Amino acid sequence: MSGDSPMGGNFKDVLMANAEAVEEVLDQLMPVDGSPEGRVTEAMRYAALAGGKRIRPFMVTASASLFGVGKICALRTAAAVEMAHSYSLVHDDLPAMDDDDLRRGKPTCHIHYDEATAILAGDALLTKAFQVLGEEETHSDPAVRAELVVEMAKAIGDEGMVGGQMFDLMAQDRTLNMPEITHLQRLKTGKLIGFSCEAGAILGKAPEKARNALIAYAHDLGLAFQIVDDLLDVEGDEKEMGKKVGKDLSAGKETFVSLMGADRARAQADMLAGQASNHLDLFAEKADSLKYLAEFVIKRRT
Ligand code: GRG
Repeated sequence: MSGDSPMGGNFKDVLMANAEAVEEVLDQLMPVDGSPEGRVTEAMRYAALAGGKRIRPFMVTASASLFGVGKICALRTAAAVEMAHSYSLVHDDLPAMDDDDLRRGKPTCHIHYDEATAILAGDALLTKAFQVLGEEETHSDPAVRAELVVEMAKAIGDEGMVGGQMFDLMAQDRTLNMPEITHLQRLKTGKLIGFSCEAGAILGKAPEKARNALIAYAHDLGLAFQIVDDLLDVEGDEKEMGKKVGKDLSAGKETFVSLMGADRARAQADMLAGQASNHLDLFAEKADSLKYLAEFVIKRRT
C-alpha cells in the first residue's frame, strides 16, 4: 500500500513503528541468561521476534487508542497476542502438523533448533502470553485482567484456534463445502483476530455498542484476511512471503479460492473489508487507522 495514512505518513510506516514498539516489549519480556534452560527462551525469541507483519498487535493498540488506554497496557496486551500467535505458527510448522521448514523468511523453529525445543518454545510462548495478561502492569483492575485472560483463552483454545486446527486435521480426507470452510476459518484465524480487536474495548471498559462495533469489524476483516491468505497461497511469491506457497493446492485442500475462483474471492475480500470499515463509522476519524488496516489486509502481498 502506498497511500498516505491519516496519521501523517505511509500506513506501512505506521504499522512498522507499532511493530517496533511491540518488539521492544517482547524483548523485555523474554530476557536470555545463558542458562541451560535459557535455550527455550532463545527459541521463543527466535519465533516471536522473527518479523511478521504484526497485524494482530496493531489491532490491539489501535482499538485501545479509541478509548484512551495507556500505552504500556496496550503494548503488553499486544505482545501477549503476538506471543500466542507465534506459538500457533511454531506448532503449526511441526512435522506432526503442516511440516514446514520456512516461516517469516527463516528456517522454522524446529529446523533451527529441534522438534522438542520447538514444542517447548510454543508451550512457553502460550503460557507467557497468559502470564503477561494476568500481571498488574497490564491493567490495574483485576476484573479487566481476568476478562482479557478468559476472552483470549476462548479465542485460541478448543472453542477457537485449536478447535479450528482440529477441524482442519479431521477434514483432510474429505471435501469441505463453503459453510464448513467459513466455520473452520472463523475458528482457526478469525477468533484471535476478534480478540485482538476486542482487547482495546476490554482494556478501555468500553460501552457495549463500541465493543460490538469492533467485534463486527473483526468478524468481517478476519474473513477477508483468510480469503487473501488463500489467494496468496495461489498467487503469492515464496521469497516475498517468506513461507511456502501452493500448499493448499498440492494438499488437495478446498479453500475460498478453489470454491469461488480467484476473481470472486478477490471481490468478496474487498466487499468484506469495506463492510468491516463501515462498522467503525461511530468512532469517526478516530478509527481511521483501523480502516487503513482493512485496506492493507486486502492489498498485502505477504
Ligand atoms: C497449531 C495450535 C495450532 C494452531 C494453528 C493459526 C494456525 C492454527 C496456524 C497458522 C497456519 C496458517 C498459515 C494459518 C492461516 C492464516 C494465518 C494465521 C497466517 C499467518 O498469519 P500472518 O499472515 O503471519 O499474520 P505473520 O507472519 O505476518 O505474523
